[in-house]
Amino acid sequence: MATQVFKVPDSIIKDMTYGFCPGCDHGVAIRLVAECLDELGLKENAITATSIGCSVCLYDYLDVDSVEAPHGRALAEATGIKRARPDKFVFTYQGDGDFASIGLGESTHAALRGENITAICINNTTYGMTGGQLGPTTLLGQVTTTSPTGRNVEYYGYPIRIAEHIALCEGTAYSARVSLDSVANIRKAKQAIKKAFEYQLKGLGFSFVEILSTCPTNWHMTPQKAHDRVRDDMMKVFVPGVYKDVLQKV
Ligand SMILES: Cc1ncc(C[n+]2csc(CCOP(=O)(O)OP(=O)(O)O)c2C)c(N)n1
Ligand code: SF4
Repeated sequence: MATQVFKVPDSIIKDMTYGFCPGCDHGVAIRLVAECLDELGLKENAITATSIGCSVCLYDYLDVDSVEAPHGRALAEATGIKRARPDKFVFTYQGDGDFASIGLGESTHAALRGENITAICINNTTYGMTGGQLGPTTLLGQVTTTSPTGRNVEYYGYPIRIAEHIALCEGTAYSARVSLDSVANIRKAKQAIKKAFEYQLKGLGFSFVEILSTCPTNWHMTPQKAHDRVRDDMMKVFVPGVYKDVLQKV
């Protein structure tokens, strides 16, 4: 008898048309989230808070209860949901602009408070939905619509290393950075998401995964070149790894 090795996860809505740009890693990231929800049996008990940006489209694909927050406020909203319903599994899915620019206060303080929730942040080094402006993670030298000659330190300052920043917050139980540039790294990304989810289930505190991701449209690259850029440029500055794990000495 044939064994089924690949299927659409139960936590994915089946009849939606794919709406992300070709080569965008949001689709891969959402699939990984769905697989983890399936494997941990969380679909019926999960509530997600997403906010503004291409990440908001999570609602269109994930078959779980969802609430939309204003730009940057997903973790404030998730905090309220979890405190009101500690029996629920609560997570956010946010862009880097959302998480680490307009929402940096909410994100940092949720981690400092050790809220028992999970945050996933898609780092594509730009504001994707609004047309490719400079964001908090834009690399030095990177040309965007608002840094037409490239990001320089004098005018724009340095990009933020989010996973390291969140790891410094005392309430953080787990902080990791992963990449979706290759099959091997996609597998590692799934392990990190699953671990972050498990830490919430164990009640260990704030768990966080930063996912290095493509935005081929605003980078003006083919999907393949965009993944090369993740590997050749982004991963050198935003080095994948586990930056905090309360269950392991790192
Ligand atoms: C308070 C507020 N300010 C600005 C905006 C405009 N806005 C919508 S999406 C977005 C950028 C989102 O970028 P990011 O969070 O990096 O997510 P991506 O689209 O790249 O996935 C901005 C600035 C808004 N909707 N609300
Ligand atoms: S604009 Fe960028 S982040 Fe948004 S769907 Fe397109 S490729 Fe993805």
